[in-house]
Amino acid sequence: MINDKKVIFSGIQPSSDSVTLGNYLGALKNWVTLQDEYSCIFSVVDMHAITVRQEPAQLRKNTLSLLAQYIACGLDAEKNIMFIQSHVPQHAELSWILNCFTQMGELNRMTQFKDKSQKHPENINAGLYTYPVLMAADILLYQTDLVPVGADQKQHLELARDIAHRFNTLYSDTFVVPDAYIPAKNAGAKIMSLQTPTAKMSKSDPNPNGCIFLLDKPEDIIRKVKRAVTDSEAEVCYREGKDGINNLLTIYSTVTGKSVDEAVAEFTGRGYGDFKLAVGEAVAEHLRPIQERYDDLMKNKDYLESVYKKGAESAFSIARRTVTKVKKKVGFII
Ligand code: ATP
Ligand code: LTN
Repeated sequence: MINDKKVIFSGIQPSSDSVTLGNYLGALKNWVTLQDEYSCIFSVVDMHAITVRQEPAQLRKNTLSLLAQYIACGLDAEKNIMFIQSHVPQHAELSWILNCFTQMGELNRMTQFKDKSQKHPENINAGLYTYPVLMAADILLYQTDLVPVGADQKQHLELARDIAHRFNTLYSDTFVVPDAYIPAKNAGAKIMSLQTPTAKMSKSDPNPNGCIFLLDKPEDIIRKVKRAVTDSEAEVCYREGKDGINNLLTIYSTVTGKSVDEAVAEFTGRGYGDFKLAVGEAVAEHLRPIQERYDDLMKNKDYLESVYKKGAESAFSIARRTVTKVKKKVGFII
């Protein structure tokens, strides 16, 4: 607890120049609703991003851009700690120690590792393998109570809990055991690709039509939704097997604030063409003010720099306390 408030930690990788609608609906949009009630720490996790090869100049740009996207989505730099992961060395430090408390068998089970190894067979590096341990370090450094993430991160969260519990049992209470905070199934927990609605929408999807980016132009958003893969029926309803339509209904309901049932009622007797246009327009309309704020922020690099510098200082002082405690417990001379 910081100031009697529970602690929230979350992060997104700067692995592309814009976050996706999945990142926004599964994570960012929910973070915004938590910032008054909790002590929130949001990181741009650049150390995670290099588990996949990145072009250095582009990574630098993406990192600053992602911080601007956090703020544009409504995160307040006065209320939250916002920082760049590599600016706080304790992430790497704790990660090493926790590596020694994590079993290979546990890491072998991680589905994200299996997926990413398949996608990048030429670069299955050790960082990709121990990615969940660095993520556990991120979370445990700040004595985090709750971790708001999309449903795809549930397995990593469970591992972080297991590592925390193991360490606490071997030594004595050291880490808060964090809970996942995942949106309900139809509330954006897992937004699917528009082109392959059985796979999650992902920043690194090679097919740009599968993915709506937060910074996409309105006409591109509308075009991508028009081309979204659906089914050969003509009924707008939420039903098992209708992956494409289910996904569009989830998107529509989360950006308009209507329930899925209300959305279904609105489109009864209307064709997929009408429905897709309404979804595309609703998304474009929802993102418009965010994009305007983003453009303004990117004109003010000094401000962005002041945010991440202040953020790193605050994060550092919390992280240092935890690492000192951990080092003492494992027997290092301090
Ligand atoms: P990459 O493609 O580089 O692996 P990603 O798009 O999967 O990236 P991350 O940076 O790994 O995004 O994830 C950031 C946050 O967004 C996490 O909380 C994650 O759960 C959430 N998220 C990512 N994709 C989706 C999705 N399709 N639906 C809901 N939430 C998502
Ligand atoms: N692995 C996460 C990103 C991430 C994260 C974290 C999320 C890295 N460290 C700590 C929550 C808490 C992902 O979404 N792929």
